[in-house]
Amino acid sequence: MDVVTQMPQVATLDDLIQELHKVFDSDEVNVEYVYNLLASYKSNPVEWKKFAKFDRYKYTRNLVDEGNGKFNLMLLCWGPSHTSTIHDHADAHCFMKMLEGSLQEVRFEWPKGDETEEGMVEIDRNILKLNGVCYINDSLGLHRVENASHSEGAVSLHLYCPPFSACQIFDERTGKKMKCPVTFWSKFGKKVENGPPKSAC
Ligand code: 2CO
Ligand code: FE2
Repeated sequence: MDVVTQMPQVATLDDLIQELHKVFDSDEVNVEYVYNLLASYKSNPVEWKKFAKFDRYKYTRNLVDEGNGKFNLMLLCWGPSHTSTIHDHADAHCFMKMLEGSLQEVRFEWPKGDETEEGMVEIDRNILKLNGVCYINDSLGLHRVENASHSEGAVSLHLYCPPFSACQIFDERTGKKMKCPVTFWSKFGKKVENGPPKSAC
């Protein structure tokens, strides 16, 4: 692929979604292209505010687009100090782009056995700043995502391909894992009422 096609440009969230539909029409995922596509979008809150719904206690997952069944695109809204557990990504590609605020990503090795005495091994730490993009899949390890700010919220855009509805979560002290459903707080701008229990991830 030449340099021009590796450097896509999109002006709006709608353009981004349209382009993602085209890209994921094929069964091959070009990770670099999708990464650059997400990087080229400059966050404009007017375009995504309707999806950004916060909860006081936990980060929320808000579905934006179902990508013709090929991917899920969602906004995650992180209140001050909200953090995920350590989790995997169910064999999916995970792209994450900052739309507002800043988040810290802490990466871990997969635990060696079912449980370890030493606890889980940290391999990397990244600060994600406005408009920054990061990528992970299970072969690169596990992660925990944290809003380190005690006063500011954060909003991130996540793309998972293929979509998944459960992942594994891990205890940092022992490496012990558990299967965990991942659920939506809202879909297409509307709060999910009487849905399944809130995601514990
Ligand atoms: N994977 C977590 C989730 O979908 C968020 S951390 O970024 O991948 O809830
Ligand atoms: Fe994640």
